[in-house]
Amino acid sequence: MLDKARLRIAMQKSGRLSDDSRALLARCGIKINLNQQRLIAYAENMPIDILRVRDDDIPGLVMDGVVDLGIIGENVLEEELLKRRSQGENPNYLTLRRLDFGGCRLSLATPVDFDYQGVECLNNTRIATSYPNLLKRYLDQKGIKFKSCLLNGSVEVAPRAGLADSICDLVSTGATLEANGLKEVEVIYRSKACLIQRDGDMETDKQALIDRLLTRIQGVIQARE
Ligand code: PRT
Ligand code: ZN
Repeated sequence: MLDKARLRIAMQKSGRLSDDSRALLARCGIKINLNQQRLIAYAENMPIDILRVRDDDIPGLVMDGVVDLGIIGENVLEEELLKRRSQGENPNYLTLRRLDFGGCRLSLATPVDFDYQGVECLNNTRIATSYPNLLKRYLDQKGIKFKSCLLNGSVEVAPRAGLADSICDLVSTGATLEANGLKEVEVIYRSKACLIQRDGDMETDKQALIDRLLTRIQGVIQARE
């Protein structure tokens, strides 16, 4: 069982955010051995426990107050927020800081030969995505009706496989789109990693530790700018 007196930080176990998250915590002076395949790692020099999980679980762990802090992509955070709101919940958390890694954009992309003249072209078509709520918010604002095809991976192959007319997926260099015969036509959300804190009362010692970490993070990021 996790010790409530210790600060609990959730980070991605393995993936695009894990190396940068680990490096940031290390630069903050947190001594931690993350080499083992354990779910929880204990800091040696500070009262901090690191929970290593799938990135998709991090917003919920913070919103449910299971962990104190989380390092997460804004895309995943915002999608979870919209999902919970659509289920009638009123999730809360604090964004402590936008971080300087994990940058990407959530974009609409169509096959290269699609005669795209504007977002109206997507009216009544089917769009494959792992971000149905961010996509719906964007297209609702534009008054566009669409059918979704929910895929949690390999979104970029959906048009070729005949599963959808277009996709809405994360892009960084654009190489994946190009390799799959797709072109980016609209950016619907720009994302970076961020540090979030659970809502609600925080023990004084823990809050003091959070403030100290935040000052260090500020320094680390400023030094890199
Ligand atoms: O296992 P787990 O669930 O934890 O990880 P995951 O596979 O769901 O996520 P992961 O590690 O791929 O990404 C974690 C986070 O990194 C994302 O939620 C974003 O906030 C951020 N990020 C930054 C990206 C990218 N850049 C990115 N390029 N996430 C995914 N991609 C993928 C994209 O989905 C597409 O398949 O990379 C491909 C496109 O890249 P380019 O360079 O070819 O355009
Ligand atoms: Zn994930």
